[in-house]
Amino acid sequence: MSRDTAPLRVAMIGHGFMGAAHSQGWRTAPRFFDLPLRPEMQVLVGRSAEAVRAAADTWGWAETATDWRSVIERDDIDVVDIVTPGDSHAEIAIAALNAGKHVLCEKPLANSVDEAKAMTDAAARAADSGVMAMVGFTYRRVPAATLARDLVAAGRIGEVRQIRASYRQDWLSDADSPMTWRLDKARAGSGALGDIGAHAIDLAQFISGQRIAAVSGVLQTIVGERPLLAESRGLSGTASTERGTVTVDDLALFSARFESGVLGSFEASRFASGRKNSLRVEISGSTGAVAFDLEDLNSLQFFDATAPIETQGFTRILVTEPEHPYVAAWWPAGHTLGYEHGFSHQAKDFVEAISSKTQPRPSFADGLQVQRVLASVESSAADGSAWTTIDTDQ
Ligand code: 4PW
Repeated sequence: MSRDTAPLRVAMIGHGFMGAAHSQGWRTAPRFFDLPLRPEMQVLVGRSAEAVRAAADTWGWAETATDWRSVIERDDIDVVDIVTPGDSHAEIAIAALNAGKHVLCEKPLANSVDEAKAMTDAAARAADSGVMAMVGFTYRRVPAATLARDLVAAGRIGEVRQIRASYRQDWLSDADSPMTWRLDKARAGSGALGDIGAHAIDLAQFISGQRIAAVSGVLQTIVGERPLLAESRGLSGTASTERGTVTVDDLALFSARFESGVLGSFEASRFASGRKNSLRVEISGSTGAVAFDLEDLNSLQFFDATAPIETQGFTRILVTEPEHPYVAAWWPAGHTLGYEHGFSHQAKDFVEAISSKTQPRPSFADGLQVQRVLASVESSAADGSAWTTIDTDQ
């Protein structure tokens, strides 16, 4: 790590599962990448003084605070990192941008299109004075996913003909698994659709280089009532004896028509028994295909239809070489990476964008477009799966 670079002091709001992941990113990025600015984990913010102190001690934040408003006004804070549930993203992000802070905000960008639009407008105003905003669709920064995008962009699969994306988990398939904020529409905005379907949408659009123009979808809540949460742990926690109503979808399925006319299929489920964290994107082209699976994140499946027929078939590329995106900074060739490395890559890319005053991607405008797709799936489902066009008015 270069110690003579200027500091970039970070305040992180929230300290749940994503707080741990982002802390890991801020801590490791400057130790493995040669960054133009040196991120410092300055303040961790949470509502409970005791809980936020414990998290800060565990993850290595210098200070704690319980009032995010006073923190974003501080002159010694440069970046505000938002890892709270979606119902507070808009208020915090807009206030932070207006205060001149660079903002990294967890996905989905907001709980509604109106909120996402207001955030995008605030980000556009702030960008005029060199203030950057980015949304945390971290999986773009898994090296194999970035490589897939690079291969498609370089024409290695020819013309894109079909897109298939799914994000499937099973942590809710036990009907006694308790309610968490992710099952409460007021806090999370939607269920599997926004929580993990948003990743599938972003990643499919990122890898294919195409944007969704219209959708036709269905949503289903499979278990409508659950025990309330006694104590939170990771994505879930322990159950209390009281029960509550699930107000979000458990399963979201939709067809998509992309702006190019290409068709795609999407699936988001937290009831896919046996699938633990299976984010898959497969792009089929005229001369080949790429297939990414987060459960096998050090690999990319690549099919080259121009190879001699006798040797054709999907090839498993081990994305562990210094020539691959992000990999050179880590271990000797052939040594694998994990879930947490995406957060280091995210921190690295954000720091570089801040330093060079270059708009980072995914931008808030990209997050707004995903939000519009989510809203269109919901309105299509409410309207009997009618095809619903994505509003492109940015
Ligand atoms: O953002 C998503 C979370 O809400 C994550 O990528 C995976 O699914 C892990 O937790 C949930």
